[in-house]
Amino acid sequence: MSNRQPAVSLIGVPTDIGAGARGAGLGPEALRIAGLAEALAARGVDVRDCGNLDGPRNPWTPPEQGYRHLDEVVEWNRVLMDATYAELQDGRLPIMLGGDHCLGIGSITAVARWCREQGRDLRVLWLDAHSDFNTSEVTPSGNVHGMPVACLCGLGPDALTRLGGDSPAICPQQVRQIGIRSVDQEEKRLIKQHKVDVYDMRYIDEAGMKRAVEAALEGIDGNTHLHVSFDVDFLDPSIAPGVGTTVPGGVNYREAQLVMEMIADTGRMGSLDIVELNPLLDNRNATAVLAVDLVESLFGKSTLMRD
Ligand code: 4U7
Ligand code: MN
Ligand code: MN
Ligand code: MN
Repeated sequence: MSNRQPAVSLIGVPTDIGAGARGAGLGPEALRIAGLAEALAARGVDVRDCGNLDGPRNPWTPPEQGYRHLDEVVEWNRVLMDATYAELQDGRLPIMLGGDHCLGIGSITAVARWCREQGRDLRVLWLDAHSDFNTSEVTPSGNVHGMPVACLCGLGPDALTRLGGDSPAICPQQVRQIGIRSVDQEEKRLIKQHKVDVYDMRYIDEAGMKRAVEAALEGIDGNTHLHVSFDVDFLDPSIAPGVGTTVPGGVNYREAQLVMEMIADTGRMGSLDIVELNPLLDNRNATAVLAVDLVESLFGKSTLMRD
């Protein structure tokens, strides 16, 4: 265990504004109750809990022009972008406690701006069952939590693609996706067109998780800022039932630990989203407890003999 741990800031983002099921807004509290701050502190991490951000309530209305709750999604992401940027400026590693995955737009837009200013290279690791690359033209649901990667790459409404300025926050070549097993038909076309690097479950079955993570981390160096966007539905529903959009055939416990340990070994993680945890669908907070366990591994805890 390296004793030089970055200082961490927990930012609660209690919203389900971009989701298709209610309840992800309770995620931040479930993660706190599962002992996230205490687990990090026990590893020698300096933890600041910034509390929860505030944003518009969920009006729970149907999609309009391909987006559900677009104005509210924009407002939440503006607030989060500012909070994330402030913690980065303060030299801290922000951990976003979601909240649904639309919040990746605000967090990563802030991270991208900060990296630009610091001359750092940004790599985004997207751990998810879904590619989250839909647009208003092709989305089957209108839910913006299925669109954040596309928005960050410049495909989407101006209000989201220009959150951080005139050019898109990132380009598709900065993204690596792992655990993917549910991509909508037109979304798949977009993923291919924009050449997003996807390590799907078939790849993991055939080559193994170790190879997938090695490939996803290839090319990073001492100047890389690694942003990890951890959608809890990345995990198999048998171990992580507390999510709104379960997809069978997901990542198992050992594979998940390995991903987190290999990320920790790089020493390059500079920011983290934990999203889509829905305590209303969980089994006595077991999914939150598992998420905390995996975050400990991201901060260097090994289940094997290396501790
Ligand atoms: B999550 C979906 F149609 N693709 O767009 C959509 F299957 O952040 C699901 O990864 C999106 O949990 C899931 O609504 C978004 C659907
Ligand atoms: Mn997902
Ligand atoms: Mn997602
Ligand atoms: Mn989901």
